[in-house]
Amino acid sequence: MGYLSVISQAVQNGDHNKVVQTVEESLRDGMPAIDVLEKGLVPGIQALGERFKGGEVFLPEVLISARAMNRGVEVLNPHLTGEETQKQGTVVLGTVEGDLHDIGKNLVKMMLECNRFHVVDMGIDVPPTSFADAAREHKADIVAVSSLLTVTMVNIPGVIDALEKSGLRGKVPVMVGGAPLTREFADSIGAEGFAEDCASAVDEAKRLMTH
Ligand code: B1M
Repeated sequence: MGYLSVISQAVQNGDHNKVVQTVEESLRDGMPAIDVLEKGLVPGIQALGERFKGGEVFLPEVLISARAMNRGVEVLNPHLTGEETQKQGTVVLGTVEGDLHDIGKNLVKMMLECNRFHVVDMGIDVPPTSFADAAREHKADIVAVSSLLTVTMVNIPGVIDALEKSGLRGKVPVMVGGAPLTREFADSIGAEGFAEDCASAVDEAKRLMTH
């Protein structure tokens, strides 16, 4: 088995030692970090998601795999980070209130950082006012909100309201993303930006910087 399938399988097995070891080996062998991410780690957690949907595995396994994935991402992180120091802009990023998913958000963070954005990571389950307070404190250029649940995506308009109340609406654009979200949803709540995955999140953030 090649490195990528070993990594994908190790993520599915929740074997964080194997994930870390194989990610390190693949990098030592000259495999591009972005390939390790997109062709090894991400397919691993996605395959597990399918098995979760099919009732083959349960939440504890998913949680263990998520941790293994995050350990792999930690190893990759320094290899993906660009060398240039001049920042494109500041992004306040977090997972919306009520939602505890952070793998996708962490990938968005990593990709933005690789592309010279300064990211203020607010973590998970972030209340609307915390987004607005952080945007003011850090002079954010973009507020970025992730949501993985249909029951929490409805909390995103609260973030837009909080920006309105703190006088930042119209000054700091809002970008949204996460599996259940669409460009139509983003438009319907008045969010200026939407991205389907972590690579297009970079393009979208760059686009928002020029507005
Ligand atoms: Co949960 N979960 N989960 N889960 N989980 C999903 C999302 C689900 C689709 C599984 C399913 O039923 N098929 C389902 C949601 C259904 C829905 O609402 N439509 C679900 C559910 C129901 C739940 C619970 C309610 C389960 C329960 O308790 N009964 C519960 C909710 C807890 C809560 O949040 N309050 C729950 C819990 C968990 C764990 C804690 C066990 C764990 C999260 C661990 C963690 O994140 N640290 C977990 C996981 C791992 C998943 C799955 C399996 C994988 C999610 C993931 O990390 N994907 C997921 C099933 C699936 O997606 N197939 C599932 C990989 C990641 C790289 O993709 O996050 O989509 P994603 O991010 C992408 C893009 O969406 C985009 O870029 C990323 C990279 O390309 N993106 C952005 C994301 N954020 C962005 C922001 C942007 C731009 C792009 O700009 C701001």
